[in-house]
Amino acid sequence: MFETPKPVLGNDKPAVVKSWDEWSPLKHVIVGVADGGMIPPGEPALDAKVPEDSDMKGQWGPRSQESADKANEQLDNFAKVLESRGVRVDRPTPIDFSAPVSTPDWENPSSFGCMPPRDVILTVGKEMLEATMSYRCRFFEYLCYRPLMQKYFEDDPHFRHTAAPKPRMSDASYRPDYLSDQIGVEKRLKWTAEKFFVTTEEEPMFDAADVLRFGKDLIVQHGFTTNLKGIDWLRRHYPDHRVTAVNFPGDPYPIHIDATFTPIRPGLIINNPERRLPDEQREFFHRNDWEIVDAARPAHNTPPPLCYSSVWLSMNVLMVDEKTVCVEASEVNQMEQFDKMGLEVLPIPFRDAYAFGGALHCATTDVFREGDLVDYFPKG
Ligand code: DAV
Repeated sequence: MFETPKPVLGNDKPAVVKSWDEWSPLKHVIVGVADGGMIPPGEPALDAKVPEDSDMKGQWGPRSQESADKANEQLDNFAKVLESRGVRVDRPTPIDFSAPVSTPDWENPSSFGCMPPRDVILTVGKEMLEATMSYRCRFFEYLCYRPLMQKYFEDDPHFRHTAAPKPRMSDASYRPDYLSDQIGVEKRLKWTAEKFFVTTEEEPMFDAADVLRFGKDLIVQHGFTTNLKGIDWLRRHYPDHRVTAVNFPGDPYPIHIDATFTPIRPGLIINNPERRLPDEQREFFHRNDWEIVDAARPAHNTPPPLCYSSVWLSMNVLMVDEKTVCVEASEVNQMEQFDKMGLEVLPIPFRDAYAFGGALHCATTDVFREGDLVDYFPKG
């Protein structure tokens, strides 16, 4: 005789997990930690992303304790600012990122870190989905979030914890054309404009940070870290959403949409002026009365040392609500642009954390935002 398990908690408990978009009032968030962060060893997908002239080329191993301490200081301060705004903050539990990892298909000398939860966990409504990921060094990163997931599962009877199928990530998943570090930016720009990316279509692959949530619409960047099969997988997984693929010619290293295309509030997006959304893809936004404006120029000409992201982390901002935005404290141009848009700007010192996985959007992932599922693109 089998009995249906009874929910331990009543259905009247307040929801812990819910977030449908990038701008509704934020109440609960995960902020990453820098502990144990690694400069990851070479592997096909990662090599394609690290810029050819990067100071990270050819080296790997643990980042210095001093750099991790500085990054953690800024991450902790960011968490405090959010808490002062009434946002509850949770932190992941690092695993030993320096240990070699393997599956039946490959071995990698280390993992990466858990500073950027946005890359790994995609919150859509009452569900948190663990992305497939696309780098071998990030295969096991979801484990850092499992203690939180288990807690949300216990506390919220409606929370859905899901994991996308883990890819094999064998050599068949990566184009050998990208193995050289002598490709040159010109050829990269040509290839990426032709949508010839390092990931093949062997199997679905996506990073969560390639997805932006606009209520009923999910906008997903097709690039190095997300392939078309990954986007198709998302489309089938979210049958009540419209999933639209976008791409941004002009980016020689296209990973993650959140230093390229940033929604601010319903009707307004800032777009990286070096990676403009092509006209035919803009049509969908314009037809639905969304304005896409060029983002301000970054305040820096180079990223900080040992950082694999571009200077456009300037636009990797976190909306606390549609009138309040967290911006990196030295990004004066971006702050000024937001100020002119009538937003309250919270300056957050964060450049010491960049090398561990990105800026303020990367370093967070939503647990709860107010508001419900809205169709912001009624004209289809
Ligand atoms: O412009 O290097 C960084 C995005 C990190 N999540 C860039 C993209």
